[in-house]
Amino acid sequence: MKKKTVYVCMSADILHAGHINILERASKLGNVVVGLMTDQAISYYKKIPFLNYYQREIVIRNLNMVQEVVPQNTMDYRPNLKNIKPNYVVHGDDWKNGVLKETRSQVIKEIKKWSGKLVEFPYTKNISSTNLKESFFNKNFLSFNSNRTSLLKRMIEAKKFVKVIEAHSPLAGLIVENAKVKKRSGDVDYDGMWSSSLTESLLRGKPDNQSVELSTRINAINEVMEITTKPMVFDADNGGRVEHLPFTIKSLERQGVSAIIIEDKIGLKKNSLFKDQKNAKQDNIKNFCKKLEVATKSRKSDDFLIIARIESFILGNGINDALKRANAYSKAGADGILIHSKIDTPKEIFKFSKIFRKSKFFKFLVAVPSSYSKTYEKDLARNGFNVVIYANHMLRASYLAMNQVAESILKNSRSSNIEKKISSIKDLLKYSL
Ligand code: SPV
Ligand code: MG
Repeated sequence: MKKKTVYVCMSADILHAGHINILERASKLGNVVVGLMTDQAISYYKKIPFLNYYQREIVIRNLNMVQEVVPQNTMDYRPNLKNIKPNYVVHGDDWKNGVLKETRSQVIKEIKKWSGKLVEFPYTKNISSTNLKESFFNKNFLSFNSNRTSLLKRMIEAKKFVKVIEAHSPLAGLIVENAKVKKRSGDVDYDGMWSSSLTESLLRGKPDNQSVELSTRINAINEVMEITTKPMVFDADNGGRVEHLPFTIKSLERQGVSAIIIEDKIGLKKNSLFKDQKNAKQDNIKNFCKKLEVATKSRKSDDFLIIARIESFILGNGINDALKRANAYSKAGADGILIHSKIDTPKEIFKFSKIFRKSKFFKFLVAVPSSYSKTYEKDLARNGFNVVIYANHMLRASYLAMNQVAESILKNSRSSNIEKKISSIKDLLKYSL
């Protein structure tokens, strides 16, 4: 008699006794086909896995209880179930409530069509990959892990949209690390941090004109990265002298930084959000492409992303110039393109993305909505952007709050009037545990 087919879906990032238990029980029912969740499917409802799909697949494929491994591309089992028509679907009994409740009902309804059955085994208590991972994160496992560099690239590939926010200090980094909001679609948090040249300069009371030395910037990100786990994107201004670029890239990679963004301006740097850009100049395409080539050749790992930032709109050079540069920079090896703008609507960047999306040189797009802050993330995503960077908001928040406190104490000759508007010491002490 033909052996029955048993479908088991798992992410199997950290394989533990609970998985083995389920697979052993499933294998007693027939041939086990594991639907292994892809990175994309997992990141839809929880953190991107430590190990990528291929690393996880090799482990599962070699278990003797498993006959076959197929990718499961969504949280929804049905596309795979329709293809495989298993006699049984096996799962732990822990999905009757919570995020997977709906998925469970869909499975029951689908397999009924060919008289398939759902078999639920008791969930193995006191062990869960999610809890194991939380404890790794608490111990700053990732802050020492070379996998950290690759996180951003994997997130961009796996998720539709990646959210990055500026972190100018270790404390700001911790806030970014822990910020989480419950929404109807599930919990949301930030995917990564931005080391901004503007906020790193302002923090030191200096203009954003590359007067903060690279070694100071690197030390600053080191302190942030030591106590956080999210990927870091580095704002390198125009990358400095091309002869120095390989050393910059080496330092960043050694720190576990995930990406460098290099802008196509030359001369004494001025922040792009200034209205007056009279003396600012854009590099010529050939020179800048050379810089990108040097950058891509200097990196040790392809997981370290080189992102080219186009300043054509900032300098009034128009869309044709921006598109010409995007194609050339992409051809020269840039992994992604940041198209910058300082007008208060996303009009020009959307016009750009509409055309660039059709180019054979298309690379992922980054937006920095400082001036067009009314734009929702869903609209950026819909218009072909994959990464958003909130470039200066954490510093702006603390600057405002510190000014209010400083003035209130002077005005009232005591601190109690402002106490309600500042964090309690108890609240802050949670970080010194
Ligand atoms: C930064 O944050 O330093 C940036 C973005 O480069 S902008 O300030 O808009 O130029
Ligand atoms: Mg900058």
